[in-house]
Amino acid sequence: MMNTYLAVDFGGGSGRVMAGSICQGTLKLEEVYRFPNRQVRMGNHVYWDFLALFDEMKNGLRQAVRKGYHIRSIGIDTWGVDFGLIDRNGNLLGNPVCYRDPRTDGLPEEFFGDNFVRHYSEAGIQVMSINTLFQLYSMKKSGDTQLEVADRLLFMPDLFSYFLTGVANNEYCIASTSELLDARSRTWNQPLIHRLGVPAHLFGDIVMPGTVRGKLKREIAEEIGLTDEVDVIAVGSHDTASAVYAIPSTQVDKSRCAFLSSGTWSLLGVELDEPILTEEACRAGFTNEGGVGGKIRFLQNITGLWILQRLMAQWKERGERCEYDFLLSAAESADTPSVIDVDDKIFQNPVDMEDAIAEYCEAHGQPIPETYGEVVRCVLQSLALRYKQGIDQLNRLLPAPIEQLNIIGGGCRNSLLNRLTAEALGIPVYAGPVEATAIGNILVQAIAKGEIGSREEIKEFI
Ligand code: LFR
Repeated sequence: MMNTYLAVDFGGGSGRVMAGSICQGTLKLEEVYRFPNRQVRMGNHVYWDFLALFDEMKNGLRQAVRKGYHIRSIGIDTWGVDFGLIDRNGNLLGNPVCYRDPRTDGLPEEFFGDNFVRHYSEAGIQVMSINTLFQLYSMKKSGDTQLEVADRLLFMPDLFSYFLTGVANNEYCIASTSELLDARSRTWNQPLIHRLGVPAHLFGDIVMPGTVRGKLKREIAEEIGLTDEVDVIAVGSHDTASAVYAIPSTQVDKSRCAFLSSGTWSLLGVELDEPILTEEACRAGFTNEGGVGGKIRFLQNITGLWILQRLMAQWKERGERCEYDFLLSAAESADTPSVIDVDDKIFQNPVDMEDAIAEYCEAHGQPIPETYGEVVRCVLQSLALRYKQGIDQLNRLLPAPIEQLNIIGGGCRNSLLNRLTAEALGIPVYAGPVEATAIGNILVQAIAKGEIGSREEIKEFI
């Protein structure tokens, strides 16, 4: 049986366990197990159900063992910014709170006043209220007792890995989403942490992708029916970092190729060797997140297919039509002039997404989209125009203009959105791989295990 690497990929809407093996220059991928992930509103907050997610991850691992894979290692990636706190005995102190929880509304302005630009010149992160920095600030302000007893802060992939191995550390890519790193030195921004007033000991060793975090605990191995020793490897554990690592090489000079990692979020940018920390980059809303190999993902966080996902979920709940193909073909033939600002706060977590769109259009003097087709068309054309704006901004900041866009991730299956994007941008748009995140996750493991040499070698066969 071939060496197999397991990628556990947690997204905002679902998680899955993917098995990958490399055979004569080809990467074989199989989805072993998929499970839902949902936000749970309880008391004053919106949480992730960490216990259920951990259990589902084990179900997926068990399934992979049952299938007879020869498992060499496991790598975990998740969405960014969220975290759990553990105490000195390694107990989880509370369910991780979801970044869509309104507890951080208005906090960036309160914390920084007008002083964003100076902060950006160190952190290089797009100031967004969802970021870990502001989640911690809100805990501090509300006198959250967890902070008093916490020993370590673990981002979601760190937390899953911790409970698999017993080793607590922070992976670089995911840590970079916190807004608490210094973008140049790629280490914790101690003065900022001090100013925030949370204990410095919460922030642990930063490990780079490719580092072995630890061995799978014996009791978990037994639980899932595994007899061999298996490593848990730190991958580009922010999902977008893994996805960007899997972008195929192209004929066009790399510095002129932009990527769009398309899913719940749309992450639009380029990969750089060093961060861009200028005022212009700050004002244009760019972020310098950590990438695999110490690279920088210079990108904008754009509200992506979230709006459409919410609409579909709502229509489903109401027993209305919600099949993807039906909606896309309705949107294909629909015509509406209305355009929304997808990043407007109103779309962050409204109780009813259709109402939010109507409210936005009304407030901006635009016709309210009525039919399914018009609503979906409005969302997709708004996204395409937003991408155009992002590429224009990139062109102003980079030495040479972008000549090509590569859309990766599940969203690149949306052919109407791909077409609208190509039309808006006027440059070639390539779609794929759909499974970029799992591929990037597995490639880092295969390199760490010495099965392949480098990404360049790998990109030949993606
Ligand atoms: C995408 C993603 C984005 C991040 C958002 C929230 O899944 O990781 O990169 O901005 O989720 O963490």
